[in-house]
Amino acid sequence: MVEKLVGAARQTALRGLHGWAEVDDRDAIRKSFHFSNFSEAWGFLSRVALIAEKMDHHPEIFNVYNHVMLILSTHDADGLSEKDVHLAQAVDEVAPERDTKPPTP
Ligand code: H2B
Repeated sequence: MVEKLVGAARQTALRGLHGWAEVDDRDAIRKSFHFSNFSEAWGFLSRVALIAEKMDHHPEIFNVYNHVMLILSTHDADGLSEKDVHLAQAVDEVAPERDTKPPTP
């Protein structure tokens, strides 16, 4: 059984992620990714799918043309777990640089 992420461990884990925000009405995180066109968006999703299968942990995927939104939550924990944090980190490694780095001041 996977444990929900709570307390200080949760705060630390979330602070380590860039661009992932807590979802308002459920225990999950989400992030939007932007691409030049549909082909690039789908290429990204293909990489995400391979990562998800390897990790046996799967995002909720929403796509409209060049925009992708992923929502991460752990069904087995009924909320956010370390598995979501690990998947978020792995996704960011294959995401466009503009979506993975904080804007430079
Ligand atoms: N993905 C997510 N997001 N949460 C889960 O609890 C989960 C999953 N469980 N992918 C996995 C698959 C489980 O159902 C299989 C049987 O390992």
